[in-house]
Amino acid sequence: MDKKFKRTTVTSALPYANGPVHIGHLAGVYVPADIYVRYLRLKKEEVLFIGGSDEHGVPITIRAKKEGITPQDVVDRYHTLIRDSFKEFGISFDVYGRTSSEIHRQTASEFFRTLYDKGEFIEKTSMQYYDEEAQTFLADRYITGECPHCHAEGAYGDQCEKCGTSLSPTDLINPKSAISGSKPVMRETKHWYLPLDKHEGWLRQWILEDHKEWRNNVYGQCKSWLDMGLQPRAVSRDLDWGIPVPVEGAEGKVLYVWFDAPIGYISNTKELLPDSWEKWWKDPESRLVHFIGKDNIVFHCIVFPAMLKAEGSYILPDNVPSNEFLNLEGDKISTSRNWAVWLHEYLRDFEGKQDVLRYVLTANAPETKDNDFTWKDFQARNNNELVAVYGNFVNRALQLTQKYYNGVVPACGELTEYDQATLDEFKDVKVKVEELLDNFKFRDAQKEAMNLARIGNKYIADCEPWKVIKTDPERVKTIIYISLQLTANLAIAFEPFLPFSSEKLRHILNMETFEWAQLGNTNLLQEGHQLNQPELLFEKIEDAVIEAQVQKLLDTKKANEEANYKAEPIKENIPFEDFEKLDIRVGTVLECTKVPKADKLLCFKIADGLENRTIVSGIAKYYKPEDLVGKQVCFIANLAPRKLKGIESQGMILSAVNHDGSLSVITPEKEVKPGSCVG
Ligand code: B3M
Ligand code: ZN
Repeated sequence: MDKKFKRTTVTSALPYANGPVHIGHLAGVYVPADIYVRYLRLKKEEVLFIGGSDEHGVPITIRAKKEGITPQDVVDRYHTLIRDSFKEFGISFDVYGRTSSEIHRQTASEFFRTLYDKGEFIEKTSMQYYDEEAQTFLADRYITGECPHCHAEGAYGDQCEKCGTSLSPTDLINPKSAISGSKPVMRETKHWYLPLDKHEGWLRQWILEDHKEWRNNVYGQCKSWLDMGLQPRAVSRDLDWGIPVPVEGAEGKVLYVWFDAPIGYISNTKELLPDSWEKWWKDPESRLVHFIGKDNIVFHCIVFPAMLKAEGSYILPDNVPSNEFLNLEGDKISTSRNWAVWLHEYLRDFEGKQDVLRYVLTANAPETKDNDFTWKDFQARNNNELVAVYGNFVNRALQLTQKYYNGVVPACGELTEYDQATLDEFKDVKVKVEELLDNFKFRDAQKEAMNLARIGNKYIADCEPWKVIKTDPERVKTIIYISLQLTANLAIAFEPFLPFSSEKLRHILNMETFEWAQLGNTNLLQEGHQLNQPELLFEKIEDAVIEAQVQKLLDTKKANEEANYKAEPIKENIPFEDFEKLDIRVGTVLECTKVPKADKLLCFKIADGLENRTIVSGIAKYYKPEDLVGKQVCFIANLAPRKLKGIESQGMILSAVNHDGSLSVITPEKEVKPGSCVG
């Protein structure tokens, strides 16, 4: 850590207590933050890791209304679920608070009041949508209507979920209140604004000049916000869920969720350390680091710092390592579409495999670009890396120690050149991993740790102690001695990444504690030290387990398609005479065969009551030719013939197109004579 700092205050975004947490949350924010904190703790640095739930905001009130419960019921339910999921995954918060707590209400109120008294806000009245039936102003999310861009129905006042465009409520065509369904009217309302424009000067200097080391995505987003010019931002809302605006004449108004949520970091620190919280937030020797997802950048790099600066007694963040997004099997993770791997479900389906997910999410961390999680990759990384490399090496070293020396560390004899070279590779690792972790490159840091395991695995495979034991038992002692030292090093190097496995290994190795300073020391376990019984660190994940997860996602996709199904709009009206021009008939299928070199086409011979005819139809994906023989079908008999793959098709067989694009041939309900007219 930079010499000028004594301690580090680490925060991770407060998830909305509006639904369970999924792998995207873990990969984007909580695993990297936890790796970082565990690393600092191993280094014996002073560090505080703050988490908590964000329990305000409109989506929570909408959910409550939908379920007929109170917003407090909603957040009580999800706060507990989220907190427990994090705990199970070893996310080692020092405190996990919540923004509906009394201490937070007090802290956020005071913060607002200080800024208010200092004249840091401006008051403005503006026109906003009001629901006369429900007698309430409407938050952006409470207004729906037609998107002015893609014309989808049901776009929200802040965004169209169909095309992704950001909107203002007044952009919507035919706006409707989501509360009463009535047409909202414009009404005047007063709010408090943080004049970000006034802060632009120092923000430019502080970010663009003094923090060029921030990640490119973070720096770039800040730069583009600053270059566009900052505008005053409203910090209050007309809503009945949240922290009341603590000034007179503000009845019915609460603090905007993005004003109170980051103050939650401070409240949660207070909750944990009522007497000493200030040093973590106000001492210039404390270093503040925010772990967040990319959609939170502007709030953590511009809005919250402006609030802290305006208050006057706080430090500003030193770094804001923000990740991009994690996708799932090629699609954006979405709570509303249930397109996610939920942590509480993973914990149920993969009991005891928290480290596997931690490992895969870090190996694939969306640090510089969006990344994709696939179950196949999850399986491959478990089987080919955790089991086959790390687990295999450690297991061999431990089992052989049991077998040959009853679990006692043997004496180290003279080192060969190969032994020495192997140990040397371990010596550099501390510096390498440290440098990567200090720069928030968790993915590369874990890769480096895995490389160590590769070296160990290769060492033991090359040395073949199970063979050498027959010819040179003394030599085997040295091989095992070295392998055990490497094992102990791996346990330490992996602790920030795979805490459960390292803890298991620490117990097996019978070591009291781990310290980062021990890393690179290749005499960690002394001759004569007794180990505990070995256990497997990882186990293979079978195909069937993965297939079940993939199937679950396919089922979700299908359910979504069905839920979203809407019939095609009806075409323009036509005069009756136009209809009469069509000659639709029933025919019986005499023959049906696949058309060579055309995977979509079937060729029919149809009895039509006259001379019989040939029709080529693109339904091969949905029918086996033999199943159609003898069936009656409807076809357009007077469609001008055309050639398909060299065959003249004399008409068109009619099919219904299902919502998923599959085809179902139209057949008369009772058998009729071939050639019967349809009309
Ligand atoms: N709850 C947004 C989010 O979960 C918000 C973060 C608050 S951090 C102070 O993405
Ligand atoms: Zn749209």
